[in-house]
Amino acid sequence: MAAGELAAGVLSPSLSPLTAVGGAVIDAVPPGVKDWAISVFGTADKAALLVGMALVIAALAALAGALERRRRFTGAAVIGIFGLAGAAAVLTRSQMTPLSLVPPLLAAVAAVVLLRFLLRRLQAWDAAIAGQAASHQAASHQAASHQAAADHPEDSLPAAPGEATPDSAATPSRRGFFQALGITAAAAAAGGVLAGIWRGATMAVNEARARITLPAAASPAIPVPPAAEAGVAGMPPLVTPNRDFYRIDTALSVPAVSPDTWVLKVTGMVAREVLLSFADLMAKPLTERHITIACVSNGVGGDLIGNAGWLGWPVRELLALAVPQPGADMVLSRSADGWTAGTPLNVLTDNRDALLAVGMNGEPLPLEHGFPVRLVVPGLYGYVSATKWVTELKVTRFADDAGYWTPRGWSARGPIKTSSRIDVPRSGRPVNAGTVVFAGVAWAQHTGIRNVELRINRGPWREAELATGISADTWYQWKLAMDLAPGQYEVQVRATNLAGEPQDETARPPAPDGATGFHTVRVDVKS
Ligand SMILES: Nc1nc2c(c(=O)[nH]1)N[C@H]1C(S)=C(S)[C@@H](COP(=O)(O)O)O[C@H]1N2
Ligand SMILES: [Mo]
Repeated sequence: MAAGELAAGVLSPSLSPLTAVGGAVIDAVPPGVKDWAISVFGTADKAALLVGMALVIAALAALAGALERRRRFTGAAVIGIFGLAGAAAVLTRSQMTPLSLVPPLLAAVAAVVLLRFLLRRLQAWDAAIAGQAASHQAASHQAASHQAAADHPEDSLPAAPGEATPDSAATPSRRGFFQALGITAAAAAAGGVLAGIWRGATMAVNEARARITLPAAASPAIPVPPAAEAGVAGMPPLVTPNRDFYRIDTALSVPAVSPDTWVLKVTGMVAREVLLSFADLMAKPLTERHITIACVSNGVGGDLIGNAGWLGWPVRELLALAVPQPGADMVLSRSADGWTAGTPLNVLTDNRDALLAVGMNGEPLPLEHGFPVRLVVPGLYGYVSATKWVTELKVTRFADDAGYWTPRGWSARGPIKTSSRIDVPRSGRPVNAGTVVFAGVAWAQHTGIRNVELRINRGPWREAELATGISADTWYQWKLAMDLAPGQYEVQVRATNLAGEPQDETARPPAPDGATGFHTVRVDVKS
């Protein structure tokens, strides 16, 4: 269980097998039982549930041990069934990713390995006792014939069979078993304590997050025009729900940063250093804007892009308080876990809505998306701008400093490239002949999209219907209905931005500064 909880601590608190099984139990018991539990245990009901679960787990572990001792793999089977139940509970309670299965499976594998390990020690002890019993029997026959002649009978008197004496053969194997047991218990306790500390910190931050009420925006979001939705089934929503928003970062475990102790320092080449608390930030006149952020690692046609309504204080206003000195051209933002991004100073001080964000789609930032405060900058890939769990802005120069990814083979500057994607129909899925509706998104943050075109089998480009954008800082939806006879088609999309620049058609991988090329889907039109 400690292995499973530790894995969940590292990956995501929502994957904790204990929490998931406990939650499934709460959901499954009839309301009457729930009421009874609350009336008996009151606010200690969750502790009571955990104690109950610990007892059930202990009983199952004992059962597995007893079964395995009689017959190999029967105990492992009990653990396997329990592990599958845990995996099922985790899957029903969190978004399914391959990682979701790691904590319950790790717990089950650790349990089987330990069961076999401890049982081997126990069997060594059993064997030693059996061997000793056999030799004692032989010894007592001999002893009987010599006993009368002995001066000190106790010295030569053997112990009764099965009764261990300090120098008997059973002692090392008994000691071996208890040592193995002790090591296992100590490792489990240490793992459990560590997982508990981890979980406690995350839970405390989650509770602090739940208590936050976001202020109304002084500059509210531009209402989403109804015509911004292309209205095609199968399209991803125009505004990405938080739980579906892509997550990219180097944090092995999600940093638990308390808003009560959070401070942002503005340092470096500034006339005066500024310290900002979370309360200070929440008291500022906040701006809410829809902004589409994208990852530089997003391949052509990929989904490492999302659009949210962000609530925050414009970074330029904070920088204006600090007064950057002449010669500075970069802001190195640093997160609570030490990650950094280097953003051009002019991008943070021009009139765009670069935000020190506290809200995402009307909620405080989810922990995974940078709670309590992150940067969101229209027009730049995340690796050079979107620092989550941000704690420092250092005003500096590109000549003196570099963000985390720059020495690792990525460009120092990362403006988002004009791109487009076909979402409907899905590549490789057959469609019926007749009118086929194509639809997707196109983006050129902070410049905007002028038009989107499609071509079939490398024929002439045909203009798609471009939906109204929310703003130049968001993606745009587009659609195009075409009459297609049965057959195989290769369909490509290209966008042109509002500066009149078409997207780059050369196929290039994401490194060092973003993929290019046309998203291409193969459509199988059936008669
Ligand atoms: N602290 C921190 N912030 C970070 C990163 C990171 O690794 N650590 N990754 C960046 C990258 S590469 C991207 S694309 C965006 C993704 O933001 P999201 O996970 O909220 O979608 O966060 C950025 N902010
Ligand atoms: Mo990224």
